[in-house]
Amino acid sequence: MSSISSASLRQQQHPLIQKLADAIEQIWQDHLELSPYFLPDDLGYVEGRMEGEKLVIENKCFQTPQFRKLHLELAKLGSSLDILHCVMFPRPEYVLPMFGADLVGGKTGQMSLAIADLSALSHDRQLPTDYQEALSAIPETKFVQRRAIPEWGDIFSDFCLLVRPGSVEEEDAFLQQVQAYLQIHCQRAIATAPTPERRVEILAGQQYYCAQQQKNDKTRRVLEKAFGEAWAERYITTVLFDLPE
Ligand code: BLA
Repeated sequence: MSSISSASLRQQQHPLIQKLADAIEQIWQDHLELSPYFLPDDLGYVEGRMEGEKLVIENKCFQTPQFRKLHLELAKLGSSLDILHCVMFPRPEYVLPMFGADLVGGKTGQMSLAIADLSALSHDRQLPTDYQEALSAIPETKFVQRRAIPEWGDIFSDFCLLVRPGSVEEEDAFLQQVQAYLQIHCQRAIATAPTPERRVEILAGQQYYCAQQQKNDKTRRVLEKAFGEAWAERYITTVLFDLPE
């Protein structure tokens, strides 16, 4: 095992990934009551090889009274791919949307994909009115390249930000907007009362969200090439998009 620490992997990544990773952790610390969340021993820090390059994955997880699992993952494939993946899984007693973000940067130094969303779990995908009002008040940025939502992406809300940032200005605008999403989400989450009577319905919503995300072949392909099919399946279903016991 190499001795790359969390801080040094981050420092080797695209500046937008570094900034968003720092911002996510800061907002979590400022707003939420964090305690540790333990991943299976062998899945916290992982190294594999893909097409002659090293794939390094580092995970940070927490839990809070409102969230079963806060997951921030940084991954780097040699000099070809820089990845940030983040999902906030609410406890099934809380009617809260799922926050998810994925940033993928390529060899050229340009980010090829930046997505962030607060995804409602209800059938109509409509966020609660207070979320809609708060999100609508965020100043909007016109991105030159919006990307198309993939077929499995019916889970994403009207507020989904899915872009290919083309300049430092657009990267900054994306960062600002995601920070605002996170702040709104943490503030609402701590003000939300649990509704254990809705647990079954909430779990079904989370189950559907995870099932759709698991259909993303682009993520699966990277993991399969570096670690094999069985490992990729285990990682996707136990670390990236798992459900409570
Ligand atoms: C796309 N995800 C991608 C791509 C890669 C990964 C290589 C293609 C980039 C591109 O088309 O420009 C890879 N992402 C990974 C890997 C991990 C990862 C290997 O997180 C982890 C080890 N994906 C998420 C979450 C969301 C998400 C939480 O993990 C959204 C909330 C979305 N990723 C997402 C979407 C695409 C993508 C929508 C584009 C898919 C497409 O266009 O087909």
